[in-house]
Amino acid sequence: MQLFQRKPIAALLPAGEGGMRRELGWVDLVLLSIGAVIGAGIFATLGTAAAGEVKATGEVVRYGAGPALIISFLLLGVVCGLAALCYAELAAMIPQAGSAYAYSYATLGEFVAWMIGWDLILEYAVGNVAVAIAWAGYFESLISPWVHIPGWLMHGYFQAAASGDPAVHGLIETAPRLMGIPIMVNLPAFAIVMAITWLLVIGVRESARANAYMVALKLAVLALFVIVGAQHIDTANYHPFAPNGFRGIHQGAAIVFFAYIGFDAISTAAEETKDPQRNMPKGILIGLGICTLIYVIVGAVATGMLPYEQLRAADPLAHAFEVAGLTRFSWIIAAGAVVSMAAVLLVFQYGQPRIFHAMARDGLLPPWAAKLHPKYRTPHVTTILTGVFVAIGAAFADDQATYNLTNIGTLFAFFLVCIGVLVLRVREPERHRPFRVPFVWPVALGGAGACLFVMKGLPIDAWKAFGIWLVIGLVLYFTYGYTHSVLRRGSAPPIAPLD
Ligand code: ALA
Repeated sequence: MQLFQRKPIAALLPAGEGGMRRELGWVDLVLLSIGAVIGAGIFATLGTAAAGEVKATGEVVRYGAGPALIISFLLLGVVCGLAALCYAELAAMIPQAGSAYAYSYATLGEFVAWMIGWDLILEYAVGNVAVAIAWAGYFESLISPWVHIPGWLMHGYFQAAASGDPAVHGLIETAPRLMGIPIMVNLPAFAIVMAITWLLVIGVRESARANAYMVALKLAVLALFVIVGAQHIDTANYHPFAPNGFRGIHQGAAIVFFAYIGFDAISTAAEETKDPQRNMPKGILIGLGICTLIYVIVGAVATGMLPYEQLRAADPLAHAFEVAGLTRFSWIIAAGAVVSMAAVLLVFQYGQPRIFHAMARDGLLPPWAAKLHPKYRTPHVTTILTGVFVAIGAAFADDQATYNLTNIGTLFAFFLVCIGVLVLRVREPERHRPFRVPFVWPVALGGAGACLFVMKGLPIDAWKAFGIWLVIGLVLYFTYGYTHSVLRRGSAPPIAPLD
């Protein structure tokens, strides 16, 4: 049963006296969540969620929700609300870098913790592959009045191979070749990830003030979309409202779940929150509520502006404006999207190396994974490794497959966090909980069940890829982590903590 050995919570609490300063109120938390959450999901996946996913062969991979996309958004708001409450309880009890990885070490044991840490790579690094590809799509529409990027430098090979759009799929035939192999890379996506990696290595952090500006910009751009777009709604586009019935709403939700990823990151600010018992749930739920409301309104305007099938584009919001002849506005939307998504890239690209750091400190990854740069004091080795992995992925991968894999991995982490709350309530009922989930059994079980239900809406290929990912994780654990675990060996590695 050593496999399920748990880390005592005391070992997870910050060393030293006092810990961090409690400065954040619920308004700060709301701003943080809008900053981390609104990005590629609304700017890019909205199109596929409404129109569905179709293979190059014409085969429907998933059905779209059509105008009923707004129902998908509402359902997801509830699912994420339940999971968010569970995150808040664990984050307030175990305020440590590493997020769900750290919580599960204390609740479900080392083996599950490793699997979650491994799984979180899907949320953070693989998620960023998708965001970078979405970023490139908008970047292209932004610069297209002046610069033409050839198709073979805009679409990775796997994206073109999977695309149902004949113009994109056909690039495989027309792209230049090297020894017979078509050269197809998403150059802008590759470049933005490398640029952000460099910023992170030299120690750029997103400050609260920068985040507040970013949030203001995102909201302004989306408000512009709604105000101008609403004047171009044709109500005929709302019929039929749910062209694929509940199946479409369900599968659309599984796609657009991506838009909600990121609120879990704010639960890690529990230790810096004033009166977390009140402010944490308030901040998380109001943040989620605002994002849900924005998504519903943007979804209603987008599906009202043009027939939902036409939203299947890399840049659906800018595309809707172009179709309506609002070229200048479409440019402003693209500019806002480019900046917003770069900010999301920064947050996740910042988070991934810190999770690796936490895992290396526990001995589950080699000590070099936790090295800090002598001058910049950043975890440069893992930052660069993450950057190279994400940049190469962004250069070649298929964005839809990447969204699916990210969603399934993140939903699985949410599922385990919901279960973890219950396990800890049973095992350690007396432990001090700065924040307690109200009605914990229905909330946590409902959250876990709802996550599984959304996962069910993802295509079989995503499940297969997820299974393969978990098997690789399993092999790595038994060949390395199991024998090197600090907890099992009872020794501490010579690793400096992060500031
Ligand atoms: N929710 C984030 C986005 O939509 C990941 O980009």
